[in-house]
Amino acid sequence: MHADLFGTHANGAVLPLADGAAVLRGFALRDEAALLAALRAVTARAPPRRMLTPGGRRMSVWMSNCGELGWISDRHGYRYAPRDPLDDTPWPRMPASFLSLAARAAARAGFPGFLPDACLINRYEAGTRLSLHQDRDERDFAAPIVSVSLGLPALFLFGGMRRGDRPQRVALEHGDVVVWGGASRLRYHGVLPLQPGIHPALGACRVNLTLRKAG
Ligand code: MD6
Ligand code: FE
Repeated sequence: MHADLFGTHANGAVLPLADGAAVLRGFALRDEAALLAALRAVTARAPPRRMLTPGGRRMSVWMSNCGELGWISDRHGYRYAPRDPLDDTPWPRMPASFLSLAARAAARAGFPGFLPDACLINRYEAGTRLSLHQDRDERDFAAPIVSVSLGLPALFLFGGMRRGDRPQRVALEHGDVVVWGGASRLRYHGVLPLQPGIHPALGACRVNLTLRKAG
């Protein structure tokens, strides 16, 4: 257990959201320094950028990737690609600290043996939102997704299997980890517009790492 200096949640708690989905409060806090250092190294090489949707609009979230595969969006659609389209080089390697955290979090939530090959890095600034969507560009839905929240808090929308299902609102804080898979793997979800603020570790933004087995 860790002192909860900046947040209001009970670190170490496991909050079930649905069958196959849970929030692990503060699970990433003990690895905070390693995660932040690795995040800085990755984004120095592959800077977050606002990708185009297939419809030609610019997403409000700033995105980058590390690992063998990276999630991208452009006029041709959504997909995973082994190279960064900005400079046509491979995405930065998945940091060992990301791999280790993801495996431990997945196991804690009932999914042992998780080995992600893709990590999408989402950076939110004040006002940035992510509309309700399903994560369905991965080849195999058997593996769970591990999602790590860093920086400013956000309200996460956790819906059902249909877009119109009324979502739960879950407050996610620095160090919280959401794991979802199994019967929840294709639930709709999103993030409400980020409220302005300053976080001691990351300043005026929220960063979310979503680790997946994509290929
Ligand atoms: C975010 N997360 O929290 C966006 N997707 O910034 C996601 O889109 C997400 O947190 C699948 C599983 C967990 C997630
Ligand atoms: Fe998602």
